[in-house]
Amino acid sequence: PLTIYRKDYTPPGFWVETVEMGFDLDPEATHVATRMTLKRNPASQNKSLLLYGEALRLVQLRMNGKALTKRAYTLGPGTLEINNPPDHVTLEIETVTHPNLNTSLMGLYVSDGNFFTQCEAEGFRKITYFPDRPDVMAKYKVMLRADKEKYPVLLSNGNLIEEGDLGDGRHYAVWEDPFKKPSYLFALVAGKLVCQEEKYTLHSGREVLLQVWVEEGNLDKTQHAMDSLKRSIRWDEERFGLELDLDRFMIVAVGDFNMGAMENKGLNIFNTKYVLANPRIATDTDYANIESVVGHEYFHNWTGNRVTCRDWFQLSLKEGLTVFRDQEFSADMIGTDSARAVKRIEDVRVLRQAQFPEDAGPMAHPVRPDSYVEINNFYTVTVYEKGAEVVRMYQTLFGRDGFRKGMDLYFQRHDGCAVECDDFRRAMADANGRDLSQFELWYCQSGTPHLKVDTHYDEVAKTYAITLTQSCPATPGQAQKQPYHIPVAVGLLDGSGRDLPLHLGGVEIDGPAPTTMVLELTQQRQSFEFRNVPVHPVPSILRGFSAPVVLEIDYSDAELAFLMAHDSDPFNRWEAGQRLAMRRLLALADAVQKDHALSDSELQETALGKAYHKILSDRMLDPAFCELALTLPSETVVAEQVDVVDPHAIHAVRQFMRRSLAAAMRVEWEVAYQANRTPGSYSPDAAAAGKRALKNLALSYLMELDEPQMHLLAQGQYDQANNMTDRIAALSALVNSSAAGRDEALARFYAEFEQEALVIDKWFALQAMARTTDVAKVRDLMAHTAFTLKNPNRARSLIFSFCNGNPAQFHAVDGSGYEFWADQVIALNAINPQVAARLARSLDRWRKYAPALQEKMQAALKRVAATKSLSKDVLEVVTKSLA
Ligand code: B3K
Ligand code: ZN
Repeated sequence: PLTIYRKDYTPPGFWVETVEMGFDLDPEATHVATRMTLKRNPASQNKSLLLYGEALRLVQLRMNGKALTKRAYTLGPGTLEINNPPDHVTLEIETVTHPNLNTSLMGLYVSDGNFFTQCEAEGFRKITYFPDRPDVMAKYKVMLRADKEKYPVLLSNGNLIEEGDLGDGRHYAVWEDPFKKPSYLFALVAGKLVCQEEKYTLHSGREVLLQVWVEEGNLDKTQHAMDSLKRSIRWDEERFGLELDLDRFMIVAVGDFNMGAMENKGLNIFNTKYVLANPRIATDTDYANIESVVGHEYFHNWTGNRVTCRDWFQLSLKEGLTVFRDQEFSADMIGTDSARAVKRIEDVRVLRQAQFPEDAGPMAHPVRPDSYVEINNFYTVTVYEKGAEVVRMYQTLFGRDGFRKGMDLYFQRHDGCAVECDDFRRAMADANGRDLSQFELWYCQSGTPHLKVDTHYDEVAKTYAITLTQSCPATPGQAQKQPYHIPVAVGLLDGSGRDLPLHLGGVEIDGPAPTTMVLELTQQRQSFEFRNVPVHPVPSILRGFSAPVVLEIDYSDAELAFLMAHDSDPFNRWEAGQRLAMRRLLALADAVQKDHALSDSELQETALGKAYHKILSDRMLDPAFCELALTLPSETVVAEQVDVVDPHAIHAVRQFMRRSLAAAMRVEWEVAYQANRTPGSYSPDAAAAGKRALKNLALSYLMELDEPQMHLLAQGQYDQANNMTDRIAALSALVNSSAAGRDEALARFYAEFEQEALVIDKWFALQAMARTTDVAKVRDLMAHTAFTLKNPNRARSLIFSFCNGNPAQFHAVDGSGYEFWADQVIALNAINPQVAARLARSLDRWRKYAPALQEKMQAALKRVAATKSLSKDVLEVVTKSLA
């Protein structure tokens, strides 16, 4: 397959000025008539007019009023090229597509009888022939025509300017988008939908119409999305001075969707998972995710839509920035410092769980990739989450105000344009009067940098030196790395755990000395000397996770316990606990591999045992923080720490440690369970959610004891739960125990929620990740009447949950998990290449496993690679994995 390179970018031969489209919507065959005006781009070397098209039947092609003869254009695979057109062109194109056969969920498709579109990245070309690239921006006017009874609601981008009857049982609506946009932001929706709507007054006094569209029967689940939308609008006004530029803003929920949501101009289309919520069906996590995804898509209106990407290599320009914005939004919504820290810890957890492995594997790529085969494979945790960390570093370097200045300059320079990551960096640099040329390496080098810390205290001179050394491992195509510009936030703790005032050699500061300073590491190795340090301090390095790096520092167990108890930076408090736990997990895993018996007799005496005890008994601590601090690093995160992964040993020792912690702190867990109940009516606010999280963590530890008394506790919680968070936590605890009632609970749950697709997804996911669920059980579940591979949420809930969320079973020594994986990748490839390619990523890290497993993984990868009619999506992933 063809590789596309960033260095090959050329400007388009033609600009599109206006686009008028007429749709005759029919699931069998939809006719699309497009009229567009184009004009030659004098700056381009491209003389011909290149349009893209896929899976289309071309019915008509006219240029400047005349039908084009076959000789006037060339129809290639995926392209239509018009030879030597004049400088001004009006093209009229009629195409036919088959929405009901479109299982890829790109372009125009049908979900539960309604029409939806998904055009990013390159789906518009499945609707009509078009210069489908993000730097071609045009104004759109769209007429939708459809059967009135089957499709009473007709929506597209912008404003509704006309609607009416067509007589023959059909009706029409005309939508006009006042803003120029790239084709990937086009959308239409048609069908039987209802909406919750509200008028909302912007800061400027202008009134806008907000709507959340869902299928009938889901109107009792839209309030949270609507509230989240209003909070997003307000937040972007207050934090960034950015106002909604439309009179009407719509969110539509669809059950069949490849990802979370899509920021189409004025018509955001969402996976139902990120819209529908009420206490009966949604967990605290669902509520939080909805708020963050609604925010994310809304924030794209400025970072993505008003200012868009020149080409798809620049994807992180909008995604990294918008993830950063949604993270800040969520943090601001929960308000308190401690809650902000909880959000930060959760975001870093995602980074370590998913992005660090990606950056260390065969699909590693820079935040701004240099090449791709299929762009849809690059909507990755690197482009999104690492990209957000890169944006966050500007704010760490320049402060909130400096960051805001950079944002203002970015919009001042580039509003209405399609630009590059470099333009954003330049705006930040210019607004803050700084040279950020070295900072570009964060965009072009892949791999996670390592930061090594050495310290020296001079008792006599009262100086404390911190020496930072950076390195970055080789990644595909990048053997050597240059040193990065790394902001390292540090603090120093005295013997009682208080922050020392910081006096950095050579730096004069007005006013009181700070207790956290950002050191800027730009060399491969650099020393920073602090003066007037009265005692040998304990350093707190990389506070708030100020850069996306692996920190290597030699702490003693005692120092880690000290930091966990005292660090004023909550992130590093949590981090110290994770380091302690990791140390013990790795020691135990080593013991297992040497066939030593595991012993936990002295756990209470260890630094870890004492630190955990202290956290759990500290009634002043935020429960949400406690929950994070008392959760052991995941099996995936542990696996990344070892050279040769033995998933069974890792699972065994993590389980062993959970049981030990359960037994050692039994009373404390029971107290925490009782103390964090949230009686009364349900509210998803952060404080209540934090309590539930800690209570349910306590339950899960207590259930490790596997005693009848605890089974009853879980059963009771299940029966009395007035919300999904408590119900699913109890069910999960039961399913992972030997409780007699576990199968009955599963059956009852299914019967109660049979009509709620999103809850049935949870039911599948929970079983997929259960300790006793093996490959055979997953194959059984696939035979369940409620299972289908065609719905991405359902496929993810069972298959992805098993392959990515149940490592001990997935990596069965007989290789049956890998065979199952290959079967599903191949089956999905024929249905939905994007979803298949995601699943294909599950074996990314195969080279890290013990040889016996490696061999079986390689065989499975080879089987997939050898499959006939493999999509380029899957082909790219497995080819790179095997390379
Ligand atoms: N921009 C979309 C993602 C589109 C993915 C295309 N395969 C959602 C988002 O990031 O907001
Ligand atoms: Zn996005």
